[in-house]
This record gives sequence, C-alpha cells and structure tokens, in this order.
Amino acid sequence: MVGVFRIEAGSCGRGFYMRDPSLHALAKYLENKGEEVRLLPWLNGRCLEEGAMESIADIEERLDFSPLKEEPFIVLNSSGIFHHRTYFFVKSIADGTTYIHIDAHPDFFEQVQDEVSFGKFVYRICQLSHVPQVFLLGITPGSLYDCLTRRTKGKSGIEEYYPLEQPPIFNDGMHMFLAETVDEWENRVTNQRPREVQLVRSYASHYKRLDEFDVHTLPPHKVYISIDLDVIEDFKTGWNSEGRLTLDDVVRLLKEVGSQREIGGADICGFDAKRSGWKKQKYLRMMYTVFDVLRQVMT
Ligand SMILES: [Mn+2]
Repeated sequence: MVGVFRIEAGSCGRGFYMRDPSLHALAKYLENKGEEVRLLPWLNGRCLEEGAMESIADIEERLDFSPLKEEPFIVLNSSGIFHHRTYFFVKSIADGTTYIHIDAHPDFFEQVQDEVSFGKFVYRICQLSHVPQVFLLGITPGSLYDCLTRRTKGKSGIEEYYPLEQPPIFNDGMHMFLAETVDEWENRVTNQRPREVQLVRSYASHYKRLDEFDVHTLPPHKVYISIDLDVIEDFKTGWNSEGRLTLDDVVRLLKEVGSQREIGGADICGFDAKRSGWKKQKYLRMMYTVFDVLRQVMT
C-alpha cells in the first residue's frame, strides 16, 4: 500500500504566516475525485510568505513525521514556495536513499543557518548522511546560472551577480541532467547576457543532457522522488527559467525509475492557486496525472 498525504489546510496564522489557498483548492479537488488522503499537520496549516525561511529545529520539534515511516508514501504538497518541506520528508526515510529532484530549478543555494527555504533545501539534502547521491533532472541552464553566482547589491543599489569560485552544487554525490543544451538555451532565449551563457558552459563537464540519463546508473538502494510541476513547459508558474519538459516526459521518467528501483517516498509540488488563474483545473488535472502514475509505479 502507498500512503497518500496532503498538508493540513488550517486557519489563519500570525506574523509572516498566512493561509495557503492552494491547499484548500487541492483538498477540494481530491475530495471530488473520491481520494482518501491522510493529513500531515503543518503548524496548523500556516504557511510562509514568499521567500521566508523556516527553522529546521522549530519544525522538527513541533511536527510529527512518524506517519511517513509506516509505508511508502506520496505527499501532495502545495505551491513551489513550500518545496523545502521535501527536506523533512526525505529525512523521515531512515535507510539509504537516492534523492531524485525533477524540477526546472536545482533549488541549491548554499545555506548557512539552521533554516530551509524553497530555493535552498537541496543543499541541505546533500548533507544528509543517508542520502549519498542526488540526481537533478530537467534543470534549465538559466536556473543553473543562478546557483553558480552570488547576488550582492552594488553601489547603485542594483543587484549584481558574481561567479562563485567553487559552486557547492558540483560535488561528488551530485548528478545533473539539463532539460536542454546550453546551445539550445542560447538560441531560444534572447535576453540572457553572454557572460551567463559563458559561465554555465564553463561547467559543461559537470552536467549532461536529460536524454543521457540512464536509470541503471542509479545506486541500487531505494529512491525518493520529488517533483516540482514547473519542470513541465505547459505548467506556467511565473518563476524564472520555466521548465522544458512535457507531461509525457515526466510520466516516462517516473515509469522508468519505478521499473528499476523501489520508490520509498515521493512528493509533488508546484500547484499554486494564486498563480494559475483560470488554468487552475488544467493544472490540477496535470498534478493528478503525475500523482496517479507515481502511485501505480509505487504499488
Ligand atoms: Mn522549481
């Protein structure tokens, strides 16, 4: 059996926490589908403003992740702003696990304090001792650029990007597969600067193209899969560097991984009720397709 969870949609919080409309839309959709979904409490359903960070110690002290330890699980998470919840889900799997991140973004900014946020949690996952290897699939070259640089405000107050000497994203346990080549990116997008292209290209030995991903190269142990729906080209979120895969690409990838490895846990995020506008139902259907395939390959 696969345990299916969603985050509890509670009432309004205080401070920088607020009600998350995506959770309510998701709950309603799943109810109409007749899905029996268990609730994962998250500080009474409170959620963060965009860009805010949650303290790891605070979350771990107050939340109970024991339901995730009983069986393979899928968590239907909320908007990509809450993708960092994945860190806690991965942590709740005690055995050796390979982390597979299917996303347009690597979510790999370095983090120094005891906090996690949506753009930085993969860095944290890489530090977990039971997760020796991490596979990033479907990353766009533009979002990789962000992880190769540090942002600082210049004299004029405008943000400047400086290349990192040794980007932490490139380490022994990391395997990266881009959704398109740097050439394709350069030809398709016209507003990036030559030095952006040059910087990403200079690290070419550290990544491959997604069609070079061979599922047999995954370590033999269990995998954990996290999917941000923004990896799909049709799934508009308004973030930078939107995804380049099709829904079929994602389905194929999940079937491939599921046929060769045991999937111990998974989560899906990216549905954002505020950002989807009139396409809300379409995006919920796409999420459901991904969920249903995942459940099939996990059963
Ligand atoms: Mn993303």
